[in-house]
Amino acid sequence: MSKAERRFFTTPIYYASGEPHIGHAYTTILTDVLARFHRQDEKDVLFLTGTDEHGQKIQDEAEKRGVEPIELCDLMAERFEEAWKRLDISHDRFIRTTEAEHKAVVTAFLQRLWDRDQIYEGTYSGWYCVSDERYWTEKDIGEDRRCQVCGREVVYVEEKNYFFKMSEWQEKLIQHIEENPDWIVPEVRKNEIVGFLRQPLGDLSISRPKSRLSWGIDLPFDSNHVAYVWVDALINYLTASGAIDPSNPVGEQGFDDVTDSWWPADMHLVGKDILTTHSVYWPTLLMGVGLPVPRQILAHGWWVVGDAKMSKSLGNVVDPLELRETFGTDAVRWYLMREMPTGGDASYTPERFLIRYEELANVLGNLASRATSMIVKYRDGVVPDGPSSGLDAAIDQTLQEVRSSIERLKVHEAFAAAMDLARAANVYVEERQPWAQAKDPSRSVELDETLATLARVLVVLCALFQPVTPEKMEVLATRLGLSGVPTLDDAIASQPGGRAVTMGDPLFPRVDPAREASSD
Ligand code: ME8
Repeated sequence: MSKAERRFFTTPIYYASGEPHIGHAYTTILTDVLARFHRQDEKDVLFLTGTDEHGQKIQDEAEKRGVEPIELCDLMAERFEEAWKRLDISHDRFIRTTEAEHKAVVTAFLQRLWDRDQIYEGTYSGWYCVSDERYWTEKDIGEDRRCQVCGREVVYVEEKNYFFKMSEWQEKLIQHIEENPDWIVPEVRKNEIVGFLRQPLGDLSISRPKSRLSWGIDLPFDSNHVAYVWVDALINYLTASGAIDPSNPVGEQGFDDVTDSWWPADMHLVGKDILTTHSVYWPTLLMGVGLPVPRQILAHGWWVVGDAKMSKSLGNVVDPLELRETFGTDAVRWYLMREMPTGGDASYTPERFLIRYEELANVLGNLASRATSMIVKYRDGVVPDGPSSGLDAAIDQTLQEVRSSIERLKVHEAFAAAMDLARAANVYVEERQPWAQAKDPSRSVELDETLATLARVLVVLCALFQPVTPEKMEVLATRLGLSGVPTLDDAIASQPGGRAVTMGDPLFPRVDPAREASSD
């Protein structure tokens, strides 16, 4: 398969210091939807997710729990894997940064930077946030001396550090962004980075002294230091791509020829909180070792709860697995994809969740159950051979809209268009009134056409909704007499006449709102 037909998608690797919540679920489901869409469009896909397991956060959390860091990581990696299984995430690879393969690639990467004279030894003196492992300038922290990310008090440190010559790559990075206007999406985020790059870019500290932090990967050229956790974490994408063969001597293999690997990634999906690390640190590090940069970075917005930021201390963290207990996996996926305009922010409320659920039940679910039950009732469960072209124009238009929305990374618009097709099909039912056609034997041909058209639109909807509601579309495919959810092209070409259709329970059953309210 040629490189053009491949797609490599990544999520951030989540910190193994906390439980998965709805924010993590959002990025992962968004990536899953894109991965599934492209697989259905017959592309060869690699979908990567995983856990970020080194650094101060993990060391501190393990200490707090009285366990070894690796025990905490084992537990949390399992929690994330379990959550993704329950949310029907179809990742191909779950990477953990404590894996031997990853450690070997980080070592090779750092050695390569060192060999290319991209690293120097220096002294850092200044303010430092222990929790976020970040250095801050006097100007950043203000008078109350607090970390700009977590708000905790910063401490003054003076220590030997290794620095990556990030500043050397500033011009090349700016040029790359100018020449590739869609490299960072959405545009508002790109503009933030362009603004950030108007200031001179400093060099990047890539090490932490072991005396302060031992839970990390040793620097190959100084074992008294470990790699800064962000450098370690970002390299995960390269490890999973298979570009660097860690069994070969450090610093030699893979960097000059990545054509047989999945590198460069087609898209890093991240939240806007970690855009700088992905669009400044990561590409400059790659330039430093002489590798191509990722093809695109999508920085999505932030989920808040009502009007409040989601936080452990406020006790308002939304657990996607709890929502799933009441409504099912597909409902959680649908809500997250449909409610947040891709790239923008969104607010979780139980009321909005219910409204989106009802949309699934009353539009798509209702169409599926009325169409299948009429085929069973009026034609003994066999789709008539009649022409099935009653909704062809709507189908064509929807397909164009869906493809173009996915291309423009407007996932919410893609599924709004798919839902509109289901709505149009319901209107078609109301207009054609198959129950009246069934009563009049002279209108048998008309009834055949109505039922054949509905069967055809359901096959197309099954393919269109599969990336977002895979579990229920599998059920629908079976009811439509298909051996599985068809690819988009097969769905369009499908001739449902003669196929045996069955009925079943509602795809999205009515949920008692009182039950939902009590689970808040
Ligand atoms: O930053 N709304 O991990 P992390 C939307 N380990 N998305 C949210 C969110 C919210 N309220 N909260 C979290 C890290 N996210 C690093 C990444 S990658 C090489 C290393 C999502 O566990 C969003 O994708 O803090 C965000 O970027 C990510 O979780 C942060 O996860």
